[in-house]
Amino acid sequence: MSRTALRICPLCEATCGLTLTIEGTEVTGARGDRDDVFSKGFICPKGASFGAVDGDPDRLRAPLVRRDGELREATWEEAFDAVAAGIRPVVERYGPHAVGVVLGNPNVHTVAGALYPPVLIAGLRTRSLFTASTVDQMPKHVSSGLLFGDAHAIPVPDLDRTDHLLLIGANPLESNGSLCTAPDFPGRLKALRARGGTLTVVDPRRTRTARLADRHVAIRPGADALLLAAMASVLFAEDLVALGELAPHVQGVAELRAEMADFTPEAVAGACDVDPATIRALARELAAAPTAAVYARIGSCTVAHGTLASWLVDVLNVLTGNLDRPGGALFPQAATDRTPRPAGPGRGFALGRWHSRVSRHPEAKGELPLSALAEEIDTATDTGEPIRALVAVASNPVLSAPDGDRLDKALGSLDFMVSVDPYLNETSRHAHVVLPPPPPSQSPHHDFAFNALAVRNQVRYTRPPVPLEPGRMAETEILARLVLAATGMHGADPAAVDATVLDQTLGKAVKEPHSPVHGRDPKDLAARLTGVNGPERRLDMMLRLGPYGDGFGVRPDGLSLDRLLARPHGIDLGPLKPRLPQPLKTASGKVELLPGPLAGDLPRLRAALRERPAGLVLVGRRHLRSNNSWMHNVPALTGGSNRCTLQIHPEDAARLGVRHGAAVRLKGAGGEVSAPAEVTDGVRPGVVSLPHGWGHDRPGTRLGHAATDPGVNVNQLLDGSLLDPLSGNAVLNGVPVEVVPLAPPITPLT
Ligand SMILES: Nc1nc2c(c(=O)[nH]1)N[C@H]1C(S)=C(S)[C@@H](COP(=O)(O)OP(=O)(O)OC[C@H]3O[C@@H](n4cnc5c(=O)[nH]c(N)nc54)[C@H](O)[C@@H]3O)O[C@H]1N2
Ligand SMILES: Nc1nc2c(c(=O)[nH]1)N[C@H]1C(S)=C(S)[C@@H](COP(=O)(O)OP(=O)(O)OC[C@H]3O[C@@H](n4cnc5c(=O)[nH]c(N)nc54)[C@H](O)[C@@H]3O)O[C@H]1N2
Ligand code: SF4
Ligand SMILES: [Mo]
Repeated sequence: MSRTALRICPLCEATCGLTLTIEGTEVTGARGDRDDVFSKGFICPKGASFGAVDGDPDRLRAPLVRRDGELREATWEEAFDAVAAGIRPVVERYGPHAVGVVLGNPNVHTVAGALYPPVLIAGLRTRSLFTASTVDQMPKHVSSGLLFGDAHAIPVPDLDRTDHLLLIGANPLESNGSLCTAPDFPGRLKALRARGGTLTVVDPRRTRTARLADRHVAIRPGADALLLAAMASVLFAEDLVALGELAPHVQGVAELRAEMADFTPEAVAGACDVDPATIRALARELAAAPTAAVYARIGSCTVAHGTLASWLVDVLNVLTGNLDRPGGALFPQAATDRTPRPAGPGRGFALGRWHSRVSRHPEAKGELPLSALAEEIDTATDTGEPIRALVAVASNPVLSAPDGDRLDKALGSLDFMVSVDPYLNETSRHAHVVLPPPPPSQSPHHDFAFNALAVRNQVRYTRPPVPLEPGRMAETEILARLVLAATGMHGADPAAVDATVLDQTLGKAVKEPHSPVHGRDPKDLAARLTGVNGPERRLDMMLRLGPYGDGFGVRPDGLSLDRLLARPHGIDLGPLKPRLPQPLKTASGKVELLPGPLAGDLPRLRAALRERPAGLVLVGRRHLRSNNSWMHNVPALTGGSNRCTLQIHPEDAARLGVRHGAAVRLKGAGGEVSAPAEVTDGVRPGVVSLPHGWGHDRPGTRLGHAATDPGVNVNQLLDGSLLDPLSGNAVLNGVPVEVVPLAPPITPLT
């Protein structure tokens, strides 16, 4: 007998509601939930393969503990004993910073990843924190921190209402969107065109998204900040700046005007390889559109001027009056956001409160650059202790961060490493203990991170569609026990972790004058929480304290976990609304248009006006059926066009003697890799493209299918030295490489 159950898809940022078909404990089918308030039935090939991802036979079923050099199955008790015995002596002997924490992308797709890592980091008091953010969107956090005073205040393009979208360095037709949660992003772009709106795409590749656009600008990689600065200079020069209702909330316009003056279209044209007339047209179209939004993603972040580009995106939204207005770029308001405080000056955003030990990189948002993880382990200095123990949660930096070979060696040298990971892969193979979470069908879901980035305010929660199999432990409990084992409380009841968080949060809330629970008794509030376990009670607390919450009875129609459970397809909370000045936490209480650290980085951008790459530069790409480094083990999601090939323009191929399908060698600062060439005019001349997340040929992994077509690790071409200085973000795009044909062909393309 089969049954159906609802489950929000955790496989990308679109957060589609799925209806799963379940036989026994096995997911045998997945379709889009037509009644989902947000995704309305949309599903992509990855979501449709939910069952195959979930049921991958290579997923680990029991913890692994290293004994006599080998990872062997063990009990949970043995595993956590080993974690406590591995981490505590390092903390006691070398101090908290000798324990590193590395958090990978899936943490933003799990309930456990949202609720426990902050407790772990606070409990360990380590400054050695590394996450996928510094190979991704850290520039956006830093620009938001400086502009708005809050690194998490990220404006989202109002996709469904805008008249004009300028989309830069993003390919939502493959990625399904990022820092802009929108189920059926492709459909929403088509709807924009259908209602007479316009779409401009800036991308060195003619992507599927670019093919949908009214205008495609094939910019030279790494040059977005220059292009955007030139657009700002045109707005000023042609008197097109119109802040409208934003004006009272913005400071620094005149100072910005002066700084932008020399970034004329003529000055940037050579570096961008975009002609001045096109740049003027881009600026004029943006200014002329009744409403418009500038939106940029990973192609504009993972570059040398990532923070400047991220900042200029919002500068253009401000200068054209599009920030915080319907049809422009707005700040979402999620149901689990903290109780909005009254508008007014805040503490602002500080960068560089401490520095990495070896290369003295400034922290950003409490994190050090993932690019520096290897050297923080393998390099001694007299300024502090190297990292000797590492906690990795949902992270595969051997493939996703620069110079995987060096990191691979460094991880092998650690005194102790624990990985919370469902797979024995390129990174977890170095662990002394691997703690495998259950598959998604056995885990609850709520989008703590992505609801705050969604194009519509809404809230959904799904309980695990399949009960935990015997011998499994929920990832929430795994992480709670990990917190205890790592912080000297090994063996305590994991519920104590949630209880402590509830106590602290409620204790703080009752003291806040703007809180709906001001002056109440935190113990009484805690007693009112519902939910079958600690994580559910924490969700209930956040919902009830949040902007739509029932305030523990103060607003009887407000949200609570019970209310949400009664609406399994979710609750729509309406379109995005203007919110300024409330989200601003800058010292001035205004949008600070030209913050000091950004002004201080402009000389570097000016120097880039004269830079021209001598040879080829590398960019990445994503495939619809991929997900970073961990979905190549699912047969249904591999093969066809989802392959690790080097895309190269026909002119470059002809010049270098590269034939379609023949192997080529790529050389970069960090090493060499070989891949079959795919000659295509889908990349612009001077640019080659290789996807990331491949290179599944290391020994000691258990990824049977991925190993049959391993691909190569593009990040081996990087040596980790190229960073955006303000954010510490790795430069992954626009990197110089050399391409050499290899004879004879290895893997002919079919
Ligand atoms: N060259 C290049 N490199 C890139 C990028 C690029 O565009 N180009 N993109 C970068 C970006 S944007 C990102 S976000 C990073 C991603 O890089 P990572 O943060 O390393 O993430 P993944 O590669 O997705 O690996 C996720 C790990 O989590 C495990 N995992 C999967 N599901 C779960 C779960 O439910 N719980 C737990 N605990 N673990 C789970 C997987 O087995 C895998 O080991 O890569 C970056 N690297
Ligand atoms: N199918 C699939 N979906 C995913 C993922 C996945 O691996 N596969 N990963 C998820 C993650 S972690 C993230 S962060 C998001 C990322 O989501 P997106 O940002 O949409 O990522 P990409 O599809 O890599 O698109 C980036 C585009 O930037 C272009 N580009 C490269 N360099 C430059 C440049 O200098 N300037 C400009 N203007 N463009 C440039 C590339 O050609 C590419 O088309 O996707 C998420 N969704
Ligand atoms: S678009 Fe993303 S969230 Fe939606 S079904 Fe596909 S992978 Fe899942
Ligand atoms: Mo990402």
